[in-house]
Amino acid sequence: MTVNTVPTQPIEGQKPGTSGLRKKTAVFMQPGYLENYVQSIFDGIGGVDGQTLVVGGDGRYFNDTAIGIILRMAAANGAAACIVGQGGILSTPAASNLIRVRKADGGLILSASHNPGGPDADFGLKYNGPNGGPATEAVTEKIFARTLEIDAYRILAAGAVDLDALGVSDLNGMKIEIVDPVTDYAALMEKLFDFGAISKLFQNGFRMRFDAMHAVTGPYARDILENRLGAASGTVINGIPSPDFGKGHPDPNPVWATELMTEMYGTNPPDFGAASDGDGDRNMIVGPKSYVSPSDSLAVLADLAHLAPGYADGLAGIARSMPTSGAADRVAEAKGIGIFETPTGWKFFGNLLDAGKATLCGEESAGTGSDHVREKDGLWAVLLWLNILAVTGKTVTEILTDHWQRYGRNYYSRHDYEAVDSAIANDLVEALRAKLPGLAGTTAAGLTVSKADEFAYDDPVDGSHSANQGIRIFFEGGGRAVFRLSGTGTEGATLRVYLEQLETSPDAVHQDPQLALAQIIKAANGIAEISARTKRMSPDVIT
Ligand code: G16
Repeated sequence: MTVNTVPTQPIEGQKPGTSGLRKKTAVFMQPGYLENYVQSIFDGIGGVDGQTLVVGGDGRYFNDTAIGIILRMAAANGAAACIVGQGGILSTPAASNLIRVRKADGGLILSASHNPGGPDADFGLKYNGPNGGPATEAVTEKIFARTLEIDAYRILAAGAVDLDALGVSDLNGMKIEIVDPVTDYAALMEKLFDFGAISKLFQNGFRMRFDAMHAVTGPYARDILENRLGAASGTVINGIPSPDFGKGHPDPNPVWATELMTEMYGTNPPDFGAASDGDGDRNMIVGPKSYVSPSDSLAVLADLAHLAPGYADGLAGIARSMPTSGAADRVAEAKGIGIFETPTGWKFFGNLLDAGKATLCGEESAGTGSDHVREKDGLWAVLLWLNILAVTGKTVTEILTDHWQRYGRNYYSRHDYEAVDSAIANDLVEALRAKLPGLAGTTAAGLTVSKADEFAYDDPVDGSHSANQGIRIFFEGGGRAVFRLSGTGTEGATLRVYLEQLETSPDAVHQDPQLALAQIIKAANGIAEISARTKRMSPDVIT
Protein backbone atom coordinates (compact mmCIF):
# COMPACT_ATOMS: atom_id res chain seq x y z
CA MET A 1 0.00 0.00 0.00
CA THR A 2 1.24 3.49 -0.74
CA VAL A 3 2.26 5.84 2.04
CA ASN A 4 1.35 9.37 1.01
CA THR A 5 3.29 12.31 2.38
CA VAL A 6 0.83 15.16 2.11
CA PRO A 7 2.23 18.71 2.19
CA THR A 8 0.42 20.90 4.70
CA GLN A 9 0.89 24.04 6.75
CA PRO A 10 0.18 25.10 10.31
CA ILE A 11 -3.47 25.64 11.16
CA GLU A 12 -4.19 28.39 13.62
CA GLY A 13 -5.77 27.52 16.96
CA GLN A 14 -4.57 23.96 17.44
CA LYS A 15 -3.53 24.71 20.99
CA PRO A 16 -4.49 21.87 23.34
CA GLY A 17 -6.54 23.01 26.34
CA THR A 18 -7.17 21.44 29.74
CA SER A 19 -7.73 18.08 28.12
CA GLY A 20 -6.39 17.87 24.58
CA LEU A 21 -7.78 19.67 21.55
CA ARG A 22 -11.51 20.39 21.57
CA LYS A 23 -13.28 22.01 18.65
CA LYS A 24 -16.58 21.97 16.85
CA THR A 25 -17.03 18.68 14.98
CA ALA A 26 -17.24 20.58 11.68
CA VAL A 27 -13.81 22.08 12.38
CA PHE A 28 -12.28 18.65 12.99
CA MET A 29 -13.96 17.33 9.83
CA GLN A 30 -12.37 19.91 7.54
CA PRO A 31 -10.07 18.20 5.04
CA GLY A 32 -6.63 17.75 6.58
CA TYR A 33 -7.51 19.24 9.98
CA LEU A 34 -7.49 16.04 12.05
CA GLU A 35 -4.54 14.77 10.03
CA ASN A 36 -2.54 17.91 10.84
CA TYR A 37 -3.13 17.54 14.55
CA VAL A 38 -2.49 13.79 14.66
CA GLN A 39 0.83 14.26 12.85
CA SER A 40 1.70 17.07 15.30
CA ILE A 41 1.05 14.65 18.17
CA PHE A 42 3.19 11.95 16.56
CA ASP A 43 6.00 14.40 15.83
CA GLY A 44 5.64 16.16 19.19
CA ILE A 45 6.16 12.92 21.12
CA GLY A 46 9.21 12.08 19.02
CA GLY A 47 7.56 9.76 16.49
CA VAL A 48 5.64 6.50 16.85
CA ASP A 49 7.99 4.21 14.93
CA GLY A 50 7.78 0.73 16.44
CA GLN A 51 5.31 1.86 19.10
CA THR A 52 2.10 0.30 20.34
CA LEU A 53 -0.81 2.70 20.74
CA VAL A 54 -4.26 2.32 22.28
CA VAL A 55 -6.99 4.02 20.24
CA GLY A 56 -10.64 4.54 21.12
CA GLY A 57 -13.28 7.12 21.84
CA ASP A 58 -16.65 7.84 23.33
CA GLY A 59 -18.60 6.98 20.18
CA ARG A 60 -19.63 10.50 19.32
CA TYR A 61 -20.26 11.58 15.74
CA PHE A 62 -17.08 11.27 13.60
CA ASN A 63 -15.50 8.82 16.12
CA ASP A 64 -15.22 5.88 13.73
CA THR A 65 -14.12 7.90 10.69
CA ALA A 66 -11.49 9.68 12.78
CA ILE A 67 -10.20 6.36 14.13
CA GLY A 68 -9.85 5.08 10.56
CA ILE A 69 -7.70 8.11 9.72
CA ILE A 70 -5.61 7.71 12.88
CA LEU A 71 -4.96 4.03 12.13
CA ARG A 72 -3.87 4.78 8.57
CA MET A 73 -1.60 7.53 9.86
CA ALA A 74 -0.16 5.36 12.65
CA ALA A 75 0.67 2.68 10.06
CA ALA A 76 2.22 5.28 7.74
CA ASN A 77 4.32 6.57 10.63
CA GLY A 78 5.70 3.12 11.38
CA ALA A 79 3.72 2.17 14.50
CA ALA A 80 4.03 -1.53 15.33
CA ALA A 81 0.52 -2.04 16.67
CA CYS A 82 -2.73 -0.32 17.59
CA ILE A 83 -5.09 -1.77 20.19
CA VAL A 84 -8.58 -0.51 19.43
CA GLY A 85 -11.86 -0.81 21.34
CA GLN A 86 -14.50 -2.72 19.38
CA GLY A 87 -16.63 -0.34 17.35
CA GLY A 88 -14.08 2.37 18.19
CA ILE A 89 -15.45 2.49 21.73
CA LEU A 90 -13.29 2.96 24.83
CA SER A 91 -14.20 4.99 27.87
CA THR A 92 -11.38 7.30 28.94
CA PRO A 93 -10.58 5.31 32.13
CA ALA A 94 -10.76 2.02 30.19
CA ALA A 95 -8.32 3.44 27.64
CA SER A 96 -6.01 4.51 30.45
CA ASN A 97 -6.21 1.02 31.91
CA LEU A 98 -5.51 -0.65 28.55
CA ILE A 99 -2.41 1.50 28.02
CA ARG A 100 -1.18 0.33 31.41
CA VAL A 101 -2.07 -3.38 31.29
CA ARG A 102 -0.85 -3.81 27.73
CA LYS A 103 2.27 -1.73 28.46
CA ALA A 104 1.54 0.39 25.39
CA ASP A 105 3.60 3.46 24.56
CA GLY A 106 0.57 5.72 24.75
CA GLY A 107 -2.88 6.24 23.39
CA LEU A 108 -5.17 8.51 21.43
CA ILE A 109 -8.55 9.14 23.01
CA LEU A 110 -11.30 10.70 20.93
CA SER A 111 -13.73 12.64 23.03
CA ALA A 112 -14.99 16.07 23.93
CA SER A 113 -15.95 14.61 27.29
CA HIS A 114 -19.14 16.10 28.70
CA ASN A 115 -19.67 18.41 25.71
CA PRO A 116 -22.55 17.48 23.36
CA GLY A 117 -21.81 15.43 20.23
CA GLY A 118 -23.08 15.50 16.66
CA PRO A 119 -22.29 17.27 13.40
CA ASP A 120 -23.15 20.64 14.96
CA ALA A 121 -21.63 19.92 18.35
CA ASP A 122 -18.18 19.11 19.68
CA PHE A 123 -15.29 16.74 19.02
CA GLY A 124 -11.93 16.28 20.68
CA LEU A 125 -8.70 14.36 20.65
CA LYS A 126 -6.08 13.90 23.30
CA TYR A 127 -2.85 12.03 23.71
CA ASN A 128 -2.14 9.96 26.84
CA GLY A 129 1.35 8.85 27.73
CA PRO A 130 2.76 5.44 28.70
CA ASN A 131 1.56 5.82 32.31
CA GLY A 132 -2.01 5.98 30.92
CA GLY A 133 -2.45 9.62 31.89
CA PRO A 134 -3.07 12.81 29.93
CA ALA A 135 0.02 14.31 28.35
CA THR A 136 2.04 16.31 30.85
CA GLU A 137 2.47 20.06 30.45
CA ALA A 138 5.90 19.52 28.85
CA VAL A 139 4.57 17.04 26.26
CA THR A 140 1.55 19.23 25.55
CA GLU A 141 3.92 22.12 24.84
CA LYS A 142 5.92 19.99 22.40
CA ILE A 143 2.76 18.96 20.55
CA PHE A 144 1.62 22.56 20.36
CA ALA A 145 5.06 23.71 19.16
CA ARG A 146 4.84 21.14 16.37
CA THR A 147 1.43 22.44 15.24
CA LEU A 148 3.14 25.76 14.56
CA GLU A 149 5.69 24.34 12.16
CA ILE A 150 4.16 21.23 10.62
CA ASP A 151 4.72 20.96 6.88
CA ALA A 152 3.53 17.45 5.98
CA TYR A 153 1.58 14.49 7.29
CA ARG A 154 1.90 10.84 6.40
CA ILE A 155 -1.09 8.63 5.67
CA LEU A 156 -1.58 5.23 4.13
CA ALA A 157 -3.70 5.04 1.00
CA ALA A 158 -6.08 2.33 2.23
CA GLY A 159 -9.78 1.70 2.55
CA ALA A 160 -11.84 1.75 5.73
CA VAL A 161 -10.69 -0.46 8.60
CA ASP A 162 -13.24 -2.85 10.12
CA LEU A 163 -13.57 -1.77 13.77
CA ASP A 164 -16.25 -4.30 14.67
CA ALA A 165 -14.63 -7.72 14.26
CA LEU A 166 -12.73 -8.77 17.38
CA GLY A 167 -9.24 -10.10 16.71
CA VAL A 168 -6.00 -9.24 15.00
CA SER A 169 -5.47 -7.97 11.46
CA ASP A 170 -2.65 -6.36 9.53
CA LEU A 171 -2.52 -2.90 8.02
CA ASN A 172 0.57 -2.62 5.87
CA GLY A 173 2.76 -4.22 8.54
CA MET A 174 1.03 -2.61 11.53
CA LYS A 175 -0.92 -4.99 13.75
CA ILE A 176 -4.47 -3.91 14.57
CA GLU A 177 -6.02 -5.67 17.54
CA ILE A 178 -9.71 -5.07 18.12
CA VAL A 179 -10.57 -5.78 21.77
CA ASP A 180 -13.73 -5.88 23.81
CA PRO A 181 -13.84 -2.44 25.49
CA VAL A 182 -15.25 -3.71 28.79
CA THR A 183 -13.37 -6.93 29.68
CA ASP A 184 -10.08 -5.60 31.09
CA TYR A 185 -11.76 -2.68 32.83
CA ALA A 186 -14.35 -4.89 34.53
CA ALA A 187 -11.58 -7.26 35.69
CA LEU A 188 -9.80 -4.32 37.33
CA MET A 189 -12.98 -3.25 39.13
CA GLU A 190 -13.44 -6.81 40.44
CA LYS A 191 -9.98 -6.61 41.97
CA LEU A 192 -10.59 -3.27 43.69
CA PHE A 193 -14.07 -3.77 45.11
CA ASP A 194 -15.96 -6.31 47.17
CA PHE A 195 -18.32 -7.56 44.46
CA GLY A 196 -19.72 -10.14 46.90
CA ALA A 197 -20.85 -7.48 49.39
CA ILE A 198 -22.30 -5.27 46.66
CA SER A 199 -24.15 -8.22 45.09
CA LYS A 200 -25.65 -9.03 48.46
CA LEU A 201 -26.84 -5.45 48.77
CA PHE A 202 -28.72 -5.78 45.49
CA GLN A 203 -30.05 -9.22 46.48
CA ASN A 204 -31.50 -7.62 49.59
CA GLY A 205 -33.57 -5.27 47.47
CA PHE A 206 -31.31 -2.21 47.23
CA ARG A 207 -32.48 -0.17 44.27
CA MET A 208 -30.23 1.89 42.06
CA ARG A 209 -30.50 3.98 38.93
CA PHE A 210 -27.47 4.67 36.73
CA ASP A 211 -27.90 7.25 33.97
CA ALA A 212 -25.39 6.60 31.19
CA MET A 213 -26.70 9.67 29.38
CA HIS A 214 -26.63 7.85 25.97
CA ALA A 215 -22.86 7.92 26.26
CA VAL A 216 -19.96 5.53 26.57
CA THR A 217 -20.58 4.06 30.03
CA GLY A 218 -23.78 2.25 28.97
CA PRO A 219 -22.07 -1.04 28.01
CA TYR A 220 -19.71 -0.85 31.01
CA ALA A 221 -22.49 -0.16 33.51
CA ARG A 222 -24.78 -2.86 32.11
CA ASP A 223 -22.05 -5.47 32.28
CA ILE A 224 -20.77 -4.53 35.72
CA LEU A 225 -23.91 -3.43 37.57
CA GLU A 226 -26.57 -5.63 36.00
CA ASN A 227 -24.66 -8.71 34.80
CA ARG A 228 -21.87 -9.09 37.33
CA LEU A 229 -23.41 -7.48 40.44
CA GLY A 230 -27.00 -8.52 39.87
CA ALA A 231 -28.65 -5.11 39.99
CA ALA A 232 -32.18 -5.30 38.59
CA SER A 233 -32.44 -5.08 34.84
CA GLY A 234 -33.37 -1.50 34.00
CA THR A 235 -30.96 -0.15 36.62
CA VAL A 236 -28.99 1.40 33.77
CA ILE A 237 -30.97 3.97 31.83
CA ASN A 238 -30.02 5.69 28.55
CA GLY A 239 -27.52 2.87 28.22
CA ILE A 240 -26.99 2.68 24.47
CA PRO A 241 -24.24 5.04 23.26
CA SER A 242 -25.42 7.24 20.41
CA PRO A 243 -23.37 9.60 18.20
CA ASP A 244 -25.27 12.66 19.46
CA PHE A 245 -25.92 11.33 22.98
CA GLY A 246 -29.65 11.25 22.31
CA LYS A 247 -29.37 14.95 21.48
CA GLY A 248 -28.52 15.51 25.14
CA HIS A 249 -25.69 17.13 27.03
CA PRO A 250 -23.78 14.24 28.62
CA ASP A 251 -22.61 16.19 31.65
CA PRO A 252 -23.51 14.45 34.91
CA ASN A 253 -24.73 17.34 37.01
CA PRO A 254 -28.13 18.25 38.45
CA VAL A 255 -28.86 20.53 35.50
CA TRP A 256 -28.21 18.08 32.66
CA ALA A 257 -28.99 14.72 34.30
CA THR A 258 -32.62 15.75 34.57
CA GLU A 259 -34.19 12.33 34.15
CA LEU A 260 -32.16 10.92 37.03
CA MET A 261 -32.65 13.96 39.27
CA THR A 262 -36.42 13.92 38.71
CA GLU A 263 -36.53 10.32 39.84
CA MET A 264 -34.20 10.82 42.82
CA TYR A 265 -36.21 13.81 44.06
CA GLY A 266 -39.62 12.27 43.23
CA THR A 267 -41.82 9.88 45.17
CA ASN A 268 -40.37 6.51 46.13
CA PRO A 269 -36.88 7.22 44.77
CA PRO A 270 -34.27 4.46 44.40
CA ASP A 271 -31.71 4.09 47.22
CA PHE A 272 -28.86 5.32 45.07
CA GLY A 273 -28.47 7.26 41.85
CA ALA A 274 -25.45 7.96 39.69
CA ALA A 275 -24.54 9.26 36.27
CA SER A 276 -21.47 9.50 34.10
CA ASP A 277 -20.46 11.67 31.19
CA GLY A 278 -19.67 11.37 27.47
CA ASP A 279 -16.37 9.51 27.91
CA GLY A 280 -17.05 7.91 31.30
CA ASP A 281 -14.54 9.74 33.46
CA ARG A 282 -16.90 12.03 35.38
CA ASN A 283 -19.51 10.99 37.92
CA MET A 284 -22.46 12.33 39.81
CA ILE A 285 -23.63 10.70 43.02
CA VAL A 286 -27.10 11.26 44.42
CA GLY A 287 -29.06 9.68 47.24
CA PRO A 288 -32.81 9.95 47.69
CA LYS A 289 -33.42 13.71 47.70
CA SER A 290 -29.75 14.15 48.46
CA TYR A 291 -27.26 15.40 45.87
CA VAL A 292 -23.62 14.83 46.79
CA SER A 293 -21.32 17.61 45.63
CA PRO A 294 -18.16 16.32 43.92
CA SER A 295 -15.96 17.96 46.56
CA ASP A 296 -17.89 16.24 49.35
CA SER A 297 -17.79 12.98 47.43
CA LEU A 298 -13.99 13.13 47.30
CA ALA A 299 -13.83 13.78 51.05
CA VAL A 300 -16.23 10.94 51.90
CA LEU A 301 -14.46 8.49 49.59
CA ALA A 302 -11.08 9.46 51.03
CA ASP A 303 -12.41 8.98 54.55
CA LEU A 304 -13.94 5.56 53.90
CA ALA A 305 -11.97 4.07 50.99
CA HIS A 306 -10.28 1.59 53.34
CA LEU A 307 -13.60 -0.30 53.44
CA ALA A 308 -12.93 -1.50 49.88
CA PRO A 309 -10.36 -4.28 49.36
CA GLY A 310 -8.27 -2.24 46.90
CA TYR A 311 -7.67 0.44 49.53
CA ALA A 312 -7.65 -1.66 52.70
CA ASP A 313 -4.11 -0.52 53.51
CA GLY A 314 -5.18 3.12 53.63
CA LEU A 315 -4.15 6.02 51.44
CA ALA A 316 -0.71 7.47 50.82
CA GLY A 317 -2.20 10.92 50.31
CA ILE A 318 -5.01 12.86 48.69
CA ALA A 319 -4.77 15.32 45.81
CA ARG A 320 -7.40 17.83 44.75
CA SER A 321 -7.51 20.62 42.21
CA MET A 322 -7.28 24.10 43.68
CA PRO A 323 -10.91 25.13 42.98
CA THR A 324 -12.16 21.93 44.68
CA SER A 325 -13.35 22.57 48.23
CA GLY A 326 -11.12 22.01 51.21
CA ALA A 327 -13.35 19.20 52.58
CA ALA A 328 -10.74 16.56 51.69
CA ASP A 329 -8.02 18.56 53.46
CA ARG A 330 -9.54 17.92 56.85
CA VAL A 331 -9.82 14.20 56.14
CA ALA A 332 -6.13 14.15 55.21
CA GLU A 333 -5.31 16.07 58.36
CA ALA A 334 -7.29 13.65 60.55
CA LYS A 335 -5.60 10.67 58.93
CA GLY A 336 -2.17 12.27 59.06
CA ILE A 337 -1.59 11.83 55.33
CA GLY A 338 -0.44 14.27 52.62
CA ILE A 339 -2.79 16.63 50.82
CA PHE A 340 -1.82 18.18 47.48
CA GLU A 341 -3.45 21.16 45.79
CA THR A 342 -2.91 21.15 42.02
CA PRO A 343 -4.11 23.26 39.09
CA THR A 344 -7.30 22.21 37.30
CA GLY A 345 -6.69 19.30 34.94
CA TRP A 346 -6.19 15.62 35.64
CA LYS A 347 -2.73 15.71 34.06
CA PHE A 348 -1.41 17.39 37.21
CA PHE A 349 -2.23 14.32 39.32
CA GLY A 350 -0.14 11.95 37.19
CA ASN A 351 3.23 12.67 38.79
CA LEU A 352 1.80 12.47 42.33
CA LEU A 353 0.20 9.10 41.56
CA ASP A 354 3.29 7.74 39.79
CA ALA A 355 5.47 8.82 42.71
CA GLY A 356 3.14 7.16 45.23
CA LYS A 357 2.48 10.45 46.99
CA ALA A 358 -1.29 10.36 46.45
CA THR A 359 -3.73 7.45 46.20
CA LEU A 360 -7.01 9.31 45.68
CA CYS A 361 -7.58 12.41 43.57
CA GLY A 362 -10.59 14.54 42.87
CA GLU A 363 -11.92 17.67 41.28
CA GLU A 364 -14.99 19.80 41.75
CA SER A 365 -15.83 19.18 38.08
CA ALA A 366 -17.29 15.76 38.93
CA GLY A 367 -14.06 13.84 38.68
CA THR A 368 -12.75 11.35 41.21
CA GLY A 369 -10.21 8.63 40.78
CA SER A 370 -7.26 6.79 42.23
CA ASP A 371 -3.94 5.26 41.36
CA HIS A 372 -5.69 2.31 39.63
CA VAL A 373 -5.52 4.25 36.34
CA ARG A 374 -4.27 7.73 35.40
CA GLU A 375 -7.62 9.29 34.54
CA LYS A 376 -10.62 10.15 36.61
CA ASP A 377 -13.08 7.29 36.57
CA GLY A 378 -16.85 7.63 36.75
CA LEU A 379 -17.86 4.00 37.31
CA TRP A 380 -15.01 3.49 39.76
CA ALA A 381 -16.44 6.25 41.95
CA VAL A 382 -19.90 4.69 41.73
CA LEU A 383 -18.53 1.28 42.73
CA LEU A 384 -16.55 2.72 45.65
CA TRP A 385 -19.72 4.40 46.90
CA LEU A 386 -21.62 1.11 46.51
CA ASN A 387 -18.88 -0.74 48.37
CA ILE A 388 -19.06 1.78 51.23
CA LEU A 389 -22.87 1.62 51.37
CA ALA A 390 -22.73 -2.19 51.37
CA VAL A 391 -20.19 -2.41 54.18
CA THR A 392 -21.64 0.32 56.43
CA GLY A 393 -25.30 -0.46 55.78
CA LYS A 394 -25.91 3.31 55.83
CA THR A 395 -27.81 5.49 53.38
CA VAL A 396 -26.19 8.23 51.33
CA THR A 397 -27.81 10.85 53.56
CA GLU A 398 -26.52 9.17 56.71
CA ILE A 399 -23.01 8.97 55.30
CA LEU A 400 -23.08 12.68 54.39
CA THR A 401 -24.56 13.75 57.72
CA ASP A 402 -21.98 11.73 59.66
CA HIS A 403 -19.24 13.31 57.60
CA TRP A 404 -20.41 16.89 58.15
CA GLN A 405 -20.95 16.32 61.86
CA ARG A 406 -17.44 15.05 62.20
CA TYR A 407 -15.50 17.31 59.85
CA GLY A 408 -17.75 20.33 59.33
CA ARG A 409 -19.23 21.21 55.95
CA ASN A 410 -17.63 23.12 53.11
CA TYR A 411 -20.65 24.73 51.49
CA TYR A 412 -19.79 24.82 47.83
CA SER A 413 -21.15 25.89 44.49
CA ARG A 414 -19.87 26.66 41.01
CA HIS A 415 -21.47 29.36 38.88
CA ASP A 416 -20.79 29.17 35.14
CA TYR A 417 -21.28 32.00 32.67
CA GLU A 418 -21.18 30.30 29.28
CA ALA A 419 -20.39 31.52 25.77
CA VAL A 420 -19.28 34.91 27.05
CA ASP A 421 -17.58 37.07 24.43
CA SER A 422 -13.90 36.10 24.73
CA ALA A 423 -12.65 39.70 24.80
CA ILE A 424 -15.07 40.60 27.60
CA ALA A 425 -14.09 37.52 29.61
CA ASN A 426 -10.37 38.18 29.16
CA ASP A 427 -10.83 41.84 30.16
CA LEU A 428 -12.71 40.77 33.28
CA VAL A 429 -9.85 38.48 34.30
CA GLU A 430 -7.24 41.14 33.50
CA ALA A 431 -9.07 43.75 35.55
CA LEU A 432 -9.39 41.35 38.46
CA ARG A 433 -5.71 40.45 38.24
CA ALA A 434 -4.82 44.14 38.32
CA LYS A 435 -6.91 44.61 41.47
CA LEU A 436 -5.32 41.75 43.42
CA PRO A 437 -2.48 43.60 45.15
CA GLY A 438 -4.87 46.08 46.78
CA LEU A 439 -7.71 43.74 47.74
CA ALA A 440 -6.62 42.46 51.16
CA GLY A 441 -8.36 44.42 53.90
CA THR A 442 -11.12 45.79 51.66
CA THR A 443 -14.74 44.73 52.15
CA ALA A 444 -17.39 43.58 49.71
CA ALA A 445 -21.00 42.65 50.59
CA GLY A 446 -20.00 42.96 54.24
CA LEU A 447 -17.12 40.50 53.94
CA THR A 448 -13.51 41.44 54.50
CA VAL A 449 -10.93 40.10 52.06
CA SER A 450 -8.13 38.44 54.01
CA LYS A 451 -5.93 37.50 51.04
CA ALA A 452 -6.08 37.61 47.25
CA ASP A 453 -3.68 35.98 44.81
CA GLU A 454 -3.31 34.01 41.63
CA PHE A 455 -2.65 30.31 42.05
CA ALA A 456 0.62 28.91 40.75
CA TYR A 457 1.89 25.36 41.13
CA ASP A 458 5.33 23.90 41.53
CA ASP A 459 5.16 20.20 40.80
CA PRO A 460 6.82 18.45 43.76
CA VAL A 461 7.94 15.59 41.53
CA ASP A 462 9.36 17.13 38.36
CA GLY A 463 9.77 20.70 39.62
CA SER A 464 7.80 22.23 36.72
CA HIS A 465 6.11 25.55 37.38
CA SER A 466 2.57 26.38 36.20
CA ALA A 467 1.48 29.99 36.60
CA ASN A 468 -1.91 31.75 36.19
CA GLN A 469 -4.01 28.81 37.37
CA GLY A 470 -6.94 30.73 38.82
CA ILE A 471 -7.58 33.87 40.85
CA ARG A 472 -8.35 33.30 44.52
CA ILE A 473 -10.00 35.64 46.96
CA PHE A 474 -10.14 34.53 50.59
CA PHE A 475 -12.50 36.13 53.09
CA GLU A 476 -12.27 36.39 56.83
CA GLY A 477 -14.40 33.62 58.36
CA GLY A 478 -13.29 30.83 56.01
CA GLY A 479 -14.93 31.86 52.74
CA ARG A 480 -13.30 31.73 49.32
CA ALA A 481 -14.13 32.71 45.74
CA VAL A 482 -12.09 31.46 42.80
CA PHE A 483 -12.28 32.70 39.23
CA ARG A 484 -10.96 31.00 36.12
CA LEU A 485 -11.77 30.64 32.45
CA SER A 486 -12.63 27.14 31.28
CA GLY A 487 -10.08 25.31 29.18
CA THR A 488 -12.55 22.88 27.62
CA GLY A 489 -15.18 25.07 25.96
CA THR A 490 -15.55 25.39 22.21
CA GLU A 491 -17.62 28.56 21.99
CA GLY A 492 -16.51 31.96 23.31
CA ALA A 493 -15.31 31.82 26.91
CA THR A 494 -16.83 30.19 29.96
CA LEU A 495 -16.23 32.04 33.19
CA ARG A 496 -16.27 29.74 36.19
CA VAL A 497 -16.77 31.16 39.66
CA TYR A 498 -16.17 28.69 42.49
CA LEU A 499 -17.70 29.63 45.83
CA GLU A 500 -17.00 28.09 49.19
CA GLN A 501 -17.70 28.68 52.87
CA LEU A 502 -16.57 26.43 55.67
CA GLU A 503 -19.14 25.79 58.42
CA THR A 504 -17.92 23.89 61.46
CA SER A 505 -20.94 24.18 63.74
CA PRO A 506 -22.74 20.80 63.64
CA ASP A 507 -26.07 22.65 64.02
CA ALA A 508 -25.57 24.63 60.84
CA VAL A 509 -24.62 21.99 58.31
CA HIS A 510 -28.01 21.44 56.68
CA GLN A 511 -28.73 24.66 54.82
CA ASP A 512 -29.30 25.15 51.11
CA PRO A 513 -25.81 25.86 49.69
CA GLN A 514 -27.01 28.84 47.65
CA LEU A 515 -28.36 30.42 50.84
CA ALA A 516 -25.33 29.53 52.90
CA LEU A 517 -23.16 31.09 50.19
CA ALA A 518 -25.31 34.14 49.48
CA GLN A 519 -22.86 36.66 50.92
CA ILE A 520 -19.83 35.16 49.18
CA ILE A 521 -21.74 35.10 45.89
CA LYS A 522 -22.57 38.78 46.24
CA ALA A 523 -19.03 39.70 47.20
CA ALA A 524 -17.55 37.69 44.30
CA ASN A 525 -19.90 39.27 41.77
CA GLY A 526 -19.12 42.72 43.11
CA ILE A 527 -15.34 42.38 43.13
CA ALA A 528 -15.18 40.84 39.63
CA GLU A 529 -17.92 43.16 38.26
CA ILE A 530 -19.51 40.16 36.58
CA SER A 531 -22.94 41.61 35.80
CA ALA A 532 -21.56 44.98 34.76
CA ARG A 533 -19.01 43.49 32.38
CA THR A 534 -20.89 40.49 30.95
CA LYS A 535 -24.40 41.98 31.15
CA ARG A 536 -25.49 38.64 32.60
CA MET A 537 -27.72 38.92 35.64
CA SER A 538 -27.28 35.30 36.68
CA PRO A 539 -25.12 32.31 35.80
CA ASP A 540 -26.17 29.89 33.04
CA VAL A 541 -25.37 26.83 35.10
CA ILE A 542 -25.24 26.47 38.86
CA THR A 543 -23.86 23.27 40.27
C1 G16 B 1 -11.13 18.21 31.85
C2 G16 B 1 -10.04 17.65 32.69
C3 G16 B 1 -10.42 17.81 34.13
C4 G16 B 1 -10.71 19.25 34.46
C5 G16 B 1 -11.73 19.79 33.49
C6 G16 B 1 -11.80 21.27 33.68
O1 G16 B 1 -12.28 17.45 32.11
O2 G16 B 1 -9.86 16.28 32.39
O3 G16 B 1 -9.38 17.32 34.91
O4 G16 B 1 -11.23 19.39 35.73
O5 G16 B 1 -11.32 19.54 32.18
O6 G16 B 1 -12.59 21.81 32.73
P1 G16 B 1 -12.64 23.38 32.55
O7 G16 B 1 -11.28 23.82 32.11
O8 G16 B 1 -13.71 23.54 31.52
O9 G16 B 1 -13.03 23.94 33.88
P2 G16 B 1 -13.01 16.60 30.99
O10 G16 B 1 -13.99 15.74 31.73
O11 G16 B 1 -13.65 17.65 30.13
O12 G16 B 1 -11.93 15.84 30.29
